[in-house]
Amino acid sequence: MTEYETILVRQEGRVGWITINRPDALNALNTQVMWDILSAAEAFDADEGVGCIVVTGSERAFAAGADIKEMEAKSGLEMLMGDHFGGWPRFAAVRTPVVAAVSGYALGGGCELAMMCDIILAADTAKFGQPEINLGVMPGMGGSQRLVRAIGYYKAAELILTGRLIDATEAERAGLVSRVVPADELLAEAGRVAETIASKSLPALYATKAALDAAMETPLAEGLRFERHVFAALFDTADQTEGMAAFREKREPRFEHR
Ligand code: CO8
Repeated sequence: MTEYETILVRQEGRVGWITINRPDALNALNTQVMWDILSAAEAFDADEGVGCIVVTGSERAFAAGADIKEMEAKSGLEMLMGDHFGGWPRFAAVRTPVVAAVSGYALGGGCELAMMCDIILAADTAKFGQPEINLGVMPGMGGSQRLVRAIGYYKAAELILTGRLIDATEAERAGLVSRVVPADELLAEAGRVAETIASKSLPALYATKAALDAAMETPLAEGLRFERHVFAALFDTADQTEGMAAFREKREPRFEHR
């Protein structure tokens, strides 16, 4: 498996793990982290042996934001031209479902990275927020858009305009986090969720993730049309034949991911 400068990568069964590893900077997301995460995620995405990816950090920080020290001296033009953002839309577009396992700080770009994933599991120590306003800037990796869609305009606006951090319980209540677990159980629980997902039919997972993405991005009628077509397309997969036969025969399905 490829070695990376800023992340640790491993595969367990059909689950690919990406652990952000910049302990001295609370996992701040510099350009190298972005390209490392993208490269690892795209390698897992190209591997039929992987059905789910988990992105996690350390106990203290999932990621405390984009790297302020890397950005501090840049001009607006340099921020745009330097490709500080280019990897993130590609990461958000991987076909494979991604679980974010968040312990400690998920701030600014860290919260935005979690929101690029499909499921956010939080340790009871997790803290989420978009504190960019305190630095004289604003969210730049999707926060002003994805947080609004995730938790609604008014709650998102309050968090983004004040920079207030919320704990895991408030994040769960707001709908940002699907579940809160004790910190020492976070990775095991993320592993269980990812294994469950990875055991399903790969074509069905890809189609489902594409339809979920459409729900965030398209008007309802267009999303429903898209759903109808990808749903129908799954009837040409071996896994649909197997899944429905297994139901009729009252046994577990044996998916071949085709
Ligand atoms: N960038 C760079 N270094 C950081 C960051 C960061 N975001 N966060 C923490 N660090 C570093 C600290 O500078 C410190 O390093 P050193 O020991 O060399 O001084 C080390 O990590 C430990 O941090 P602290 O000593 O500050 O730890 P505390 O426990 O006292 O505080 C906090 C923890 C509250 C998380 C605090 O570190 C903090 O407020 N961090 C910044 C949080 C923040 O503002 N995040 C938003 C950043 S801006 C952003 O994310 C924009 C996203 C869009 C950009 C898209 C293009 C790239």
